[in-house]
Amino acid sequence: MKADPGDQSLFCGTSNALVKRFLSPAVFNRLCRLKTDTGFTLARAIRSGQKNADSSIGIYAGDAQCYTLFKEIFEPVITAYHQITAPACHTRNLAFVDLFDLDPDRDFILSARVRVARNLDAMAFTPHINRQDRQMVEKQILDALHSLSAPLKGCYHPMEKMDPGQIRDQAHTGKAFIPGDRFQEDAGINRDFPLSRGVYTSEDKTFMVWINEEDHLRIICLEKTGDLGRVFNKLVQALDCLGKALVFASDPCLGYLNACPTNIGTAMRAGVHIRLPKLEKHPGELEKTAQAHGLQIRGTFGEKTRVTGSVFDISNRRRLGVCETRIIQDLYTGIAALMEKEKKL
Ligand code: CIR
Repeated sequence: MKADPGDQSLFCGTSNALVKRFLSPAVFNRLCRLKTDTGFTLARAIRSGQKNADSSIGIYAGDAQCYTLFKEIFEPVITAYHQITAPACHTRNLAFVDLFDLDPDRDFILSARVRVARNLDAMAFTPHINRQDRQMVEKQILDALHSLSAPLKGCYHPMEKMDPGQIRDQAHTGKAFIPGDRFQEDAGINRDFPLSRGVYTSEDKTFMVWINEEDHLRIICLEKTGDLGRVFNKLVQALDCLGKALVFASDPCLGYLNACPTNIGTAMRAGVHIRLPKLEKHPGELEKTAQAHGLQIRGTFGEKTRVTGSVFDISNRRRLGVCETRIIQDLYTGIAALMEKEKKL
């Protein structure tokens, strides 16, 4: 797709955000007076990108309708970020997989984590939602979570009564999350924090649901294991149960719709924390192998963090135009390849 020259006056001169690249004056003028049914505008959608010159994307959706009403800007951003050539066509396959434990002795893999983002259909997304609706979202999700049985059965930790110190402490034990970063702050996602926010955890703490963080739901399975299949299968089981009680925002082409256009499609990130001290000294080799398997390497504590103790966070790069079982299988073969390289070095 050929990009229009971005409108320099809307964004900081140093910004490389994708939204700047595609938001020409003509596109801006066509979209700037439109409002979604919940009242969200283009100006609100790009505010985070305008305020943060180091944004890589720079646009958020205030509701599901943004993806159609502001398609002229969302589509090229999505096409460029997700590196798809044809218009997106979402394929969903949330079925159980049968995979071996990649590292039974836990020589390399510290933990495996699979998460998806979801939003409730017909509710404004977190950049735009009001207090009352946010509370309603929390209630609907809790009603659905309370119908879960073992091993997903657990309890809810509401954050409203926690002070900032308690939130920090509880975030370390997985029972809370800290407010979003400055990108999310400027998108409006942190409004009224910590009202109607909270974390549901299963009894063994391997299944968690974050309520009203960047999206209405972040559904997470996390274990100290190299058994990626087990972790993924638990997520499939959870989604199957929750999908009976909740309707998630989705689009036939774009898949699940969420606040950030990087998180659509499967909206799934599956990854491991893996210690690779030898490959760390061969960054070219590490990067090449990861890329060959469609994997992304991030710092120990996720996006925009450093690598500590040779521990890498390695996860799928693609989330749109690829189904969930393919993602987990590609992660499996990619991590196996990285472990082989590490052993040989
Ligand atoms: C940005 O534009 O940089 C922020 N809004 C964060 C984007 C989310 N993550 C990403 O690029 N993978």
